[in-house]
Parts: sequence; structure tokens; C-alpha cells
Amino acid sequence: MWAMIGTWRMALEGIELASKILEQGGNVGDSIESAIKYIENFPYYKSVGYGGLPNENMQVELDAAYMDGSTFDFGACGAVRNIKNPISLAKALSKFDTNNFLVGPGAENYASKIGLEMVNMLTDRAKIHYKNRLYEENQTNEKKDLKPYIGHDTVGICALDSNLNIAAGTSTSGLFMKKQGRLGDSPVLGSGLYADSSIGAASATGLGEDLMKGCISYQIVMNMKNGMSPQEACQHAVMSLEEILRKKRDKCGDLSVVAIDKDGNFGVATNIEGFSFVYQSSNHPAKVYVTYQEDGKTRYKQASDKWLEDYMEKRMAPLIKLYE
Ligand code: SD4
Repeated sequence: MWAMIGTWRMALEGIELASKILEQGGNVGDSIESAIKYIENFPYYKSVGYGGLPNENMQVELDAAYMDGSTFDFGACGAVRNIKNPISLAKALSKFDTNNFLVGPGAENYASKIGLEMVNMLTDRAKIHYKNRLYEENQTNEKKDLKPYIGHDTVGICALDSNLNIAAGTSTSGLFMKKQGRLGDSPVLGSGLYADSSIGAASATGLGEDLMKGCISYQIVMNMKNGMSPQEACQHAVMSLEEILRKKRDKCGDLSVVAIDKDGNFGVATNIEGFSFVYQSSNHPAKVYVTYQEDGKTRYKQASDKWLEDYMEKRMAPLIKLYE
């Protein structure tokens, strides 16, 4: 049995590609790296890798992480520029006992030293988004809030291979217009991802500042350890974090999570409408699902052909320059 789950529709092609590795008995880490690299390289996903939206200084700063649930190897990089595949740096760093989490120029120097490809990650499309945003803010004389899910955010992938190894990986450009140097949950162990091969794995997307307050991925894996199914574990983690944040702060950002257990069963939960995800396993073809809320719980259904068409059309539509 092997299985893979990823956040958002954008995980589809990467998962299909990586599933070939798992199908041939390959290693979970290679499958996660290859899925995420595909997504990082696709220029029309504006929240991961090449084409990701920039920070407030028009610099693309990326975060990524990798955790191996069999060895507890963990590696991450944060606020890195010009590294084509941040997931490959995260995975390379996971092999060491120290220096596992590098940020900024130190991370970039190390990536180039080990021969990772360096490229300018700011695309013309991302520049247009940035300039449009400044134009809109100038028009209204008001700064817009920093929000996740502008362009469908972080990719988080959890996978199980046929040797019963579980791992998780994340990659993101974080929040559009964030401050230079800002880190979200995605590269933070226990928040953006967590994996333990004897239990399962989880990964998150949403408002990093709030997801971190619940160490949500660790919480989900612990929920599974305590006997919950992946679905119950995800639902419980999202609902309790939302409840506690509303109680303490009177507000709660977007929280969406996916998980698998050691038998390849999956779970998903969110506090928004329309979160999408992709699941594939040795006995389940790759499918995109879209969530909705019913009786206070997250449910999901397979994405319709129309939904799938609209999704790609929106991502690839020509952009109008408001500022010209
Ligand atoms: C962050 N959690 O940097 C990421 C962004 C994200 O949907 O997933 N947004 O806070």
C-alpha cells in the first residue's frame, strides 16, 4: 500500500508524477521531493516556487520544509531568494544532525555551494500582481490586509511508501506583500508539517501566524496517536484551534489541513469553504476534492469537470495592468 495527499488542486500533476515512484516501490522522500519540485517549477501557481508572489519590497522569498517520519530527519529553509527548488534544499539539510534550518543569505550560499540551481524567481506575471496591488492601495489610500489563499497557497504533501515509511514536505511563497524576512508556519516543524511513520503525517495551509499557535500538524499526529482516525484528528485540531483563538483573540485566520495515517487513510479539515486537495493511493486514482461545511464539519466531494476547467483558466488568464 502507498498513498499521497496534497493541499490544493495545484498538487495534482506533482502527485501523479510522484506516484510513479511510489508505484515502483520507490522511497517516500524522493516522491515528495519530485511532487513538490513539479509544483515549484510551474510558473502559473503564484504561491509556490517560480512565479510565487513577492513580499512588500517586490522580492520573492520562499519557505520550505521536509520531515522523514522514519528517521525524524528534518530540514527547512526560510525567506530564501533565487533558489529554484527550496524543497530540495530542505531535504538536503534534513540529512544532518545540526544546521537543519537555514534562512536568508546563509541558506542561499549553502544551496549554491551544493550545486542547487539558482534563478531569479520573480516572473513578469508576479510583477504585474505586485504593481496592481500597489495601484489599488494608492487608489483607495488604504493598505489591504495580508491574507492567505490569494492564488491558492502553500503546497503540503504527506505520503506513505510501500515500505511503510511516511514523510511530509511543504513549499510556499508565504503571504503576498509580507514583510521582508517574515516566516510562516510552512517551514516550522510541528506547524506546517509533521510525520511519524508509526502513526501518520499532517500538513497545513492558511494563516501561518495562527496555524503556529496550535502547532497544528503535530497536534493532528498526536490526535491520531490517541486513537482518532485521520478525519477526526484533522477536524478536532481545526475546530479546537479555531475555538481557542476566538475565545482568546476574538478572531481566527484561515486554517486548512490534510493528513494520512500509517495505513494510507486520509483526513482533511478546514474552516473555510472551497479548500481543495488531491489524494492518490495504490488502490485509488488521483482525484481532486473540494470541501464544504455541513453541520459544523468539513465534508468533501470530487471536483466537477467545470470546477477543474475554471481553476486552470483562472490561473492562466492574461492579466490586466491596472497601472497603465
Ligand atoms: C504562510 N501558511 O506563510 C503559509 C501560507 C499559506 O495559504 O499556506 N497560505 O503563512
